[in-house]
Amino acid sequence: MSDEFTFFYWPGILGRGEFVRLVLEGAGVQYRDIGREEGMAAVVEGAGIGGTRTANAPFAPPYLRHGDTVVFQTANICAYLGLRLDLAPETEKDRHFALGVALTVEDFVREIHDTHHPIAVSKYYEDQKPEAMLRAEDFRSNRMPTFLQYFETLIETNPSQSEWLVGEELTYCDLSLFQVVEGLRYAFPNALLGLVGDIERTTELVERVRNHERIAAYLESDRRLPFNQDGIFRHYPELDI
Ligand SMILES: N[C@@H](CCC(=O)N[C@@H](CS)C(=O)NCC(=O)O)C(=O)O
Repeated sequence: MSDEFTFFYWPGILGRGEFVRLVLEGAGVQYRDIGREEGMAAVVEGAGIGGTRTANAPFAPPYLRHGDTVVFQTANICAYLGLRLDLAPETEKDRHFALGVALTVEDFVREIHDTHHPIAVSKYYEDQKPEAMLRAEDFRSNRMPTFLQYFETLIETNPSQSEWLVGEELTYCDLSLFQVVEGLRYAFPNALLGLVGDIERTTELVERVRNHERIAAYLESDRRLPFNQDGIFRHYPELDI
């Protein structure tokens, strides 16, 4: 059985795969990135997507193979890796709390995605633009501040006063918050600017992650793709008035 981490995600976008990639990169571990190495067909094939699903098939990318273990759902993968790569909290209580936080980040990611695809994933943005305008307006005024304020409060009230989200050290949750804030900077720069005064701790946390030795090296590398208009975080100026 191989202990190598084999990671599967669509090539060409950051998407949900980036939350997993940041944990692998933050830990400085070797991993295979099948989508980038072999292309989209290998990701489809690995999951049995569109064909007959095999036993223990993931529903959708991202997913991870580690020996004969298959792990899917972004937050679940991050928690699995965090535990093995020293990027999870120490205590069981904090580990469960951390998974709750990571799942909340994924809820946020879903709502960010739904601003440009509020009606159907299978339809173009241009075919659901009026609904997207309405959805984005509510997202900017209500949902985005609500989620961001929640993460800010977690940092502020962390009993260990570590200035991280959970526990005393950097965890996979902090890496996920970094990615979501970077995504919002790309997709909703105006809306985010309006909130910066309320999320000072989050902004500082994001900068600490950016300056983490391995993350900084990764961000400089050609493994880190730029955000683009095919991923979850898309910049449509009309949605960010
Ligand atoms: N909740 C899942 C969502 C997975 C998901 O929606 N993956 C996208 C790519 S980011 C996909 O390819 N979905 C295909 C589908 O939903 O059929 C997770 O966090 O991993």
